[in-house]
Amino acid sequence: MKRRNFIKNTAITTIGIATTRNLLSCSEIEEKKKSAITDKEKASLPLVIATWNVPNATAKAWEVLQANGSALDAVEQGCMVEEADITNSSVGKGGMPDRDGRITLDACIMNKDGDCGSVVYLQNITHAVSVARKVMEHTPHVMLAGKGAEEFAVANGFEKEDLQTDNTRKALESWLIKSQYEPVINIENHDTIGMLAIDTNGDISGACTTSGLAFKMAGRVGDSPIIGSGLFVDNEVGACVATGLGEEVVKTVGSFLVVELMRQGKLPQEACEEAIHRIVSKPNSDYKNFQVGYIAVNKSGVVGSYSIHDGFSMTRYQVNKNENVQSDYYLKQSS
Ligand code: SD4
Repeated sequence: MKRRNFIKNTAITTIGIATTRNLLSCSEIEEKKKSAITDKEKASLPLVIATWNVPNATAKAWEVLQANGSALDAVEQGCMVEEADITNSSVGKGGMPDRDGRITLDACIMNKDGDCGSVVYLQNITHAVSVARKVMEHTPHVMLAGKGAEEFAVANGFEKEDLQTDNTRKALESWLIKSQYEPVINIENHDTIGMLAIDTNGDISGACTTSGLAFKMAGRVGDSPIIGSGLFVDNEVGACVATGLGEEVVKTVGSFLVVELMRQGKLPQEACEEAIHRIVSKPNSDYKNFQVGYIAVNKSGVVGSYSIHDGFSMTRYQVNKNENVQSDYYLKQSS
């Protein structure tokens, strides 16, 4: 080999080795970080968590996970339980209408491969989460809205139904008498369901389904069907789902933020707290008058949840225990 070529080749090889060394040391650090988390808070898999107190929904998801079903099937079937429950007035059939009396549903779903589907302003179909899954699996698109979403659902075998109940009719009548213009947030009692699961393979999926804010303006869509805001799943890192005043979640791209913070090394609890801080520390934030809550899980199965106000909780089914866990909240620290 000529001397000049020898020097050139040696230099390239050396750069190669140096780069590989750097890469190796980076991945070593990553490995150490991961095992530090697992050693500190070893979590048992599978597991499912959901926003609010929804033991029937987590029980359904758990049944799927226990039978070695996928996290994707688990979150879909778990959410469907609440969608069909007419006593849950924030989701599916029996969900609260907009101020013109229409029940319009928003939902999304995201799988371990980063694929996602969503529906917005869907009417007359109970299982919005399943329509979202069909969008993900059977169309080249991510989101379908309104009439198009409804027609797509019917074409895929979903039954059209009247989603109103006596309860929703009465609730609208009494709201119209008061007729406040602003969406009213009852910080004690939202039941939008956001669900995250890790299956026995260690794969993560998530889903979110809601009728949105009660008595919202016609056409209003919140955070729940917006990937990155209401829900985000990154199978390498973890997942997050949001509830509360969707406008505030959208403005901070909340769920993506939580997952990115976990990617940078934060535990789920720390990441949820940081995302809530982003909302409350905005100039002119009116946070005393609205609620936002996040739940998150990392790849090791460590979970976290945080909200602005008291009263938010998460249901967790893990190690054969289905329990409702009250979340820590921002106003406690600041009062
Ligand atoms: C929305 N985030 O439409 C939803 C509402 C919600 O429990 O979470 N309700 O803004």
